[in-house]
Amino acid sequence: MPRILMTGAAGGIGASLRKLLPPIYPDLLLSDVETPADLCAGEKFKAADLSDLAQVEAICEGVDGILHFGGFSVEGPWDDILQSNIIGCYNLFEAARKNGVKRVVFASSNHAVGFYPRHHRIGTGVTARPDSRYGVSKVFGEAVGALYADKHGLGVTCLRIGNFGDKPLDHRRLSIWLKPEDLVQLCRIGLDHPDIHFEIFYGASYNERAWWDNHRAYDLGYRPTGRAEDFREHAMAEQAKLPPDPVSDFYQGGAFCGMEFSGDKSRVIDWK
Ligand code: 15L
Repeated sequence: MPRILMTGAAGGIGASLRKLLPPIYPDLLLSDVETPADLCAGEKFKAADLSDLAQVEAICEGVDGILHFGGFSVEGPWDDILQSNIIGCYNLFEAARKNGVKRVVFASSNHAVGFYPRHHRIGTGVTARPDSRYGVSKVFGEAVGALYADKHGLGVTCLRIGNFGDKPLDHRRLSIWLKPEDLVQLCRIGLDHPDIHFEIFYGASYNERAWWDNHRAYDLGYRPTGRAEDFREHAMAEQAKLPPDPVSDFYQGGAFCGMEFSGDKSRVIDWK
Protein backbone atom coordinates (compact mmCIF):
# COMPACT_ATOMS: atom_id res chain seq x y z
CA MET A 1 0.00 0.00 0.00
CA PRO A 2 1.67 3.26 -1.08
CA ARG A 3 2.15 6.01 1.46
CA ILE A 4 0.95 9.30 -0.01
CA LEU A 5 1.86 12.68 1.46
CA MET A 6 -0.47 15.60 0.85
CA THR A 7 0.86 19.07 1.66
CA GLY A 8 -1.51 22.00 2.07
CA ALA A 9 -3.94 19.87 4.08
CA ALA A 10 -5.40 22.93 5.82
CA GLY A 11 -6.12 24.80 2.57
CA GLY A 12 -9.29 24.84 0.45
CA ILE A 13 -8.29 22.01 -1.89
CA GLY A 14 -6.67 20.07 0.95
CA ALA A 15 -9.82 20.20 3.08
CA SER A 16 -11.86 18.69 0.25
CA LEU A 17 -9.31 16.04 -0.76
CA ARG A 18 -8.91 14.90 2.85
CA LYS A 19 -12.43 13.49 2.51
CA LEU A 20 -12.08 12.05 -1.01
CA LEU A 21 -8.64 10.43 -0.92
CA PRO A 22 -8.66 7.99 2.05
CA PRO A 23 -10.78 5.29 0.31
CA ILE A 24 -8.24 5.31 -2.57
CA TYR A 25 -5.06 5.90 -0.57
CA PRO A 26 -5.66 4.64 2.99
CA ASP A 27 -2.06 5.39 4.02
CA LEU A 28 -2.38 9.16 3.63
CA LEU A 29 -0.10 11.50 5.55
CA LEU A 30 -1.31 15.10 5.79
CA SER A 31 0.90 18.12 6.27
CA ASP A 32 0.60 21.87 6.55
CA VAL A 33 2.35 24.59 8.48
CA GLU A 34 -0.44 24.49 11.07
CA THR A 35 -2.65 21.61 12.18
CA PRO A 36 -6.13 21.79 10.57
CA ALA A 37 -8.68 22.75 13.23
CA ASP A 38 -10.99 19.86 12.30
CA LEU A 39 -8.40 17.06 12.18
CA CYS A 40 -10.13 13.72 12.83
CA ALA A 41 -8.87 10.90 15.05
CA GLY A 42 -8.07 8.60 12.10
CA GLU A 43 -6.07 11.20 10.14
CA LYS A 44 -2.26 11.16 10.22
CA PHE A 45 -0.72 14.64 10.32
CA LYS A 46 2.81 16.08 10.58
CA ALA A 47 3.34 19.84 10.57
CA ALA A 48 6.08 21.32 8.37
CA ASP A 49 7.13 24.75 7.21
CA LEU A 50 7.91 24.35 3.51
CA SER A 51 10.66 26.98 3.68
CA ASP A 52 12.65 24.76 6.08
CA LEU A 53 14.34 21.90 4.16
CA ALA A 54 14.92 19.75 7.26
CA GLN A 55 11.22 19.88 8.13
CA VAL A 56 10.23 19.00 4.57
CA GLU A 57 12.70 16.09 4.53
CA ALA A 58 11.11 14.79 7.73
CA ILE A 59 7.60 14.62 6.22
CA CYS A 60 8.91 12.90 3.04
CA GLU A 61 10.45 9.97 4.91
CA GLY A 62 9.00 6.63 3.81
CA VAL A 63 6.69 8.31 1.30
CA ASP A 64 5.99 6.86 -2.18
CA GLY A 65 4.05 9.71 -3.75
CA ILE A 66 3.37 13.37 -2.98
CA LEU A 67 0.42 15.61 -3.75
CA HIS A 68 1.91 19.06 -3.34
CA PHE A 69 -0.93 21.49 -2.67
CA GLY A 70 0.99 23.47 -0.06
CA GLY A 71 2.17 27.05 -0.44
CA PHE A 72 0.56 30.41 -1.15
CA SER A 73 -2.54 29.93 -3.32
CA VAL A 74 -3.25 33.48 -4.53
CA GLU A 75 -1.31 36.62 -5.41
CA GLY A 76 0.64 37.96 -2.46
CA PRO A 77 3.64 39.99 -1.33
CA TRP A 78 6.91 38.86 -2.90
CA ASP A 79 8.43 37.65 0.35
CA ASP A 80 5.47 35.34 1.06
CA ILE A 81 5.56 33.94 -2.47
CA LEU A 82 9.35 33.55 -2.24
CA GLN A 83 9.30 31.60 1.03
CA SER A 84 6.29 29.37 0.33
CA ASN A 85 6.24 28.84 -3.41
CA ILE A 86 9.83 29.31 -4.58
CA ILE A 87 11.98 28.09 -1.68
CA GLY A 88 9.18 25.83 -0.42
CA CYS A 89 8.62 24.21 -3.79
CA TYR A 90 12.34 23.64 -4.36
CA ASN A 91 12.60 22.10 -0.88
CA LEU A 92 9.71 19.77 -1.64
CA PHE A 93 11.33 18.37 -4.80
CA GLU A 94 14.75 18.15 -3.16
CA ALA A 95 13.35 16.35 -0.11
CA ALA A 96 11.43 14.00 -2.45
CA ARG A 97 14.65 13.16 -4.32
CA LYS A 98 16.63 12.56 -1.13
CA ASN A 99 13.93 10.23 0.18
CA GLY A 100 13.51 8.23 -3.03
CA VAL A 101 9.91 9.37 -3.58
CA LYS A 102 8.68 8.02 -6.93
CA ARG A 103 5.91 10.44 -7.90
CA VAL A 104 5.11 14.10 -7.31
CA VAL A 105 1.89 15.80 -8.38
CA PHE A 106 2.44 19.55 -8.24
CA ALA A 107 -0.47 22.00 -7.98
CA SER A 108 0.45 24.50 -10.66
CA SER A 109 -2.16 27.02 -11.75
CA ASN A 110 -3.86 28.57 -14.75
CA HIS A 111 -2.10 31.77 -13.61
CA ALA A 112 1.15 30.40 -15.09
CA VAL A 113 -0.46 31.24 -18.47
CA GLY A 114 -3.02 33.83 -17.38
CA PHE A 115 -2.03 36.49 -19.89
CA TYR A 116 -3.28 34.51 -22.88
CA PRO A 117 -6.45 36.08 -24.25
CA ARG A 118 -9.67 34.20 -23.69
CA HIS A 119 -10.32 33.70 -27.39
CA HIS A 120 -7.06 31.70 -27.74
CA ARG A 121 -7.15 27.95 -27.25
CA ILE A 122 -3.85 26.92 -25.71
CA GLY A 123 -2.16 23.60 -25.11
CA THR A 124 0.29 22.68 -22.38
CA GLY A 125 3.34 23.45 -24.53
CA VAL A 126 2.83 27.22 -24.82
CA THR A 127 5.33 29.78 -23.55
CA ALA A 128 4.58 30.80 -19.98
CA ARG A 129 2.62 34.05 -19.63
CA PRO A 130 2.25 34.42 -15.86
CA ASP A 131 -0.18 37.06 -14.68
CA SER A 132 1.17 37.64 -11.15
CA ARG A 133 4.05 36.89 -8.79
CA TYR A 134 1.97 33.86 -7.84
CA GLY A 135 1.83 32.82 -11.52
CA VAL A 136 5.61 33.23 -11.80
CA SER A 137 6.04 30.92 -8.80
CA LYS A 138 3.93 28.28 -10.58
CA VAL A 139 6.10 28.54 -13.71
CA PHE A 140 9.09 28.05 -11.39
CA GLY A 141 7.48 24.98 -9.84
CA GLU A 142 6.82 23.44 -13.25
CA ALA A 143 10.47 24.09 -14.18
CA VAL A 144 11.77 22.47 -10.99
CA GLY A 145 9.46 19.53 -11.64
CA ALA A 146 10.87 19.11 -15.15
CA LEU A 147 14.43 19.26 -13.80
CA TYR A 148 13.78 16.60 -11.17
CA ALA A 149 12.04 14.37 -13.71
CA ASP A 150 14.77 14.63 -16.35
CA LYS A 151 17.79 14.67 -14.04
CA HIS A 152 16.66 12.45 -11.17
CA GLY A 153 13.95 10.24 -12.66
CA LEU A 154 11.07 11.43 -10.48
CA GLY A 155 7.66 10.95 -12.13
CA VAL A 156 6.24 14.48 -12.10
CA THR A 157 2.80 15.75 -13.04
CA CYS A 158 1.96 19.46 -12.95
CA LEU A 159 -1.72 20.35 -12.77
CA ARG A 160 -2.52 23.83 -14.06
CA ILE A 161 -5.60 24.06 -11.90
CA GLY A 162 -8.41 26.30 -13.08
CA ASN A 163 -10.97 27.03 -10.38
CA PHE A 164 -11.59 24.24 -7.91
CA GLY A 165 -14.99 24.06 -6.21
CA ASP A 166 -18.49 22.68 -6.14
CA LYS A 167 -19.66 24.89 -9.01
CA PRO A 168 -18.37 27.58 -11.39
CA LEU A 169 -18.55 30.99 -9.70
CA ASP A 170 -18.87 33.37 -12.68
CA HIS A 171 -18.57 33.65 -16.46
CA ARG A 172 -14.79 33.07 -16.50
CA ARG A 173 -15.08 30.01 -14.29
CA LEU A 174 -17.48 28.37 -16.79
CA SER A 175 -14.34 27.83 -18.88
CA ILE A 176 -11.98 26.72 -16.12
CA TRP A 177 -14.06 25.01 -13.43
CA LEU A 178 -12.65 21.87 -11.78
CA LYS A 179 -14.96 19.58 -9.83
CA PRO A 180 -13.28 18.01 -6.76
CA GLU A 181 -13.82 14.42 -7.99
CA ASP A 182 -12.18 15.32 -11.31
CA LEU A 183 -9.13 16.62 -9.47
CA VAL A 184 -8.97 13.25 -7.70
CA GLN A 185 -8.90 11.54 -11.11
CA LEU A 186 -5.99 13.74 -12.23
CA CYS A 187 -4.11 13.03 -8.99
CA ARG A 188 -4.57 9.30 -9.49
CA ILE A 189 -3.16 9.49 -13.01
CA GLY A 190 -0.15 11.41 -11.68
CA LEU A 191 0.45 8.99 -8.82
CA ASP A 192 -0.36 5.67 -10.48
CA HIS A 193 -0.23 5.76 -14.28
CA PRO A 194 2.78 3.70 -15.46
CA ASP A 195 3.73 6.16 -18.26
CA ILE A 196 4.37 9.29 -16.22
CA HIS A 197 7.76 10.97 -16.68
CA PHE A 198 6.95 14.68 -16.85
CA GLU A 199 3.43 15.80 -17.67
CA ILE A 200 1.44 19.00 -17.59
CA PHE A 201 -2.36 18.74 -17.48
CA TYR A 202 -4.96 21.44 -17.18
CA GLY A 203 -7.02 21.00 -14.05
CA ALA A 204 -10.42 21.51 -15.62
CA SER A 205 -13.62 19.49 -15.79
CA TYR A 206 -15.61 18.88 -18.96
CA ASN A 207 -16.28 22.53 -19.81
CA GLU A 208 -17.72 23.28 -23.22
CA ARG A 209 -16.24 26.82 -23.11
CA ALA A 210 -12.74 25.53 -22.26
CA TRP A 211 -9.75 27.57 -23.47
CA TRP A 212 -7.40 24.66 -23.00
CA ASP A 213 -6.38 21.65 -25.05
CA ASN A 214 -6.09 18.96 -22.39
CA HIS A 215 -5.83 15.94 -24.70
CA ARG A 216 -2.81 14.41 -22.96
CA ALA A 217 -4.80 13.97 -19.75
CA TYR A 218 -7.60 12.32 -21.75
CA ASP A 219 -5.04 10.06 -23.50
CA LEU A 220 -3.94 8.84 -20.06
CA GLY A 221 -7.51 8.02 -19.03
CA TYR A 222 -8.99 11.26 -17.67
CA ARG A 223 -12.80 11.21 -17.92
CA PRO A 224 -14.15 14.26 -16.07
CA THR A 225 -17.68 14.08 -14.72
CA GLY A 226 -18.20 17.80 -14.02
CA ARG A 227 -19.88 19.90 -16.73
CA ALA A 228 -19.72 23.65 -16.13
CA GLU A 229 -22.69 24.43 -18.40
CA ASP A 230 -24.98 22.64 -15.92
CA PHE A 231 -24.40 25.69 -13.67
CA ARG A 232 -24.58 28.36 -16.37
CA GLU A 233 -27.49 30.31 -14.90
CA HIS A 234 -25.90 30.52 -11.47
CA ALA A 235 -22.54 31.60 -12.92
CA MET A 236 -24.06 34.28 -15.14
CA ALA A 237 -26.17 35.66 -12.27
CA GLU A 238 -23.00 35.97 -10.18
CA GLN A 239 -21.17 37.57 -13.11
CA ALA A 240 -23.84 40.26 -13.37
CA LYS A 241 -22.84 41.46 -9.88
CA LEU A 242 -19.20 42.06 -10.90
CA PRO A 243 -17.87 45.38 -12.23
CA PRO A 244 -16.45 45.19 -15.79
CA ASP A 245 -12.71 45.60 -16.31
CA PRO A 246 -11.13 45.70 -19.80
CA VAL A 247 -8.01 43.81 -18.72
CA SER A 248 -9.50 41.22 -16.35
CA ASP A 249 -12.30 40.45 -18.81
CA PHE A 250 -9.97 39.98 -21.80
CA TYR A 251 -7.37 37.59 -20.44
CA GLN A 252 -7.72 34.05 -19.16
CA GLY A 253 -6.28 34.89 -15.72
CA GLY A 254 -9.13 37.31 -14.98
CA ALA A 255 -8.67 39.55 -11.94
CA PHE A 256 -5.07 38.36 -11.47
CA CYS A 257 -4.30 40.16 -14.77
CA GLY A 258 -6.16 43.32 -13.81
CA MET A 259 -4.70 43.70 -10.33
CA GLU A 260 -1.71 46.08 -10.11
CA PHE A 261 -1.98 46.58 -13.89
CA SER A 262 -0.20 49.78 -14.82
CA GLY A 263 -0.16 49.55 -18.62
CA ASP A 264 -2.57 51.23 -21.02
CA LYS A 265 -5.93 49.59 -20.33
CA SER A 266 -7.28 50.67 -23.71
CA ARG A 267 -4.60 48.64 -25.49
CA VAL A 268 -4.82 45.06 -24.27
CA ILE A 269 -2.32 42.87 -26.08
CA ASP A 270 -3.48 39.96 -28.20
CA TRP A 271 -0.56 37.51 -27.89
CA LYS A 272 0.15 35.59 -31.07
C1 15L B 1 -5.91 29.92 -8.46
O1 15L B 1 -4.82 29.49 -8.80
C2 15L B 1 -6.21 30.20 -7.05
O2 15L B 1 -5.57 29.32 -6.17
C3 15L B 1 -7.69 30.24 -6.78
O3 15L B 1 -7.89 30.86 -5.53
C4 15L B 1 -8.48 30.97 -7.87
O4 15L B 1 -8.16 32.32 -7.86
C5 15L B 1 -8.17 30.34 -9.21
O5 15L B 1 -6.79 30.31 -9.43
C6 15L B 1 -8.85 31.06 -10.38
O6 15L B 1 -8.16 31.41 -11.35
O7 15L B 1 -10.07 31.23 -10.36
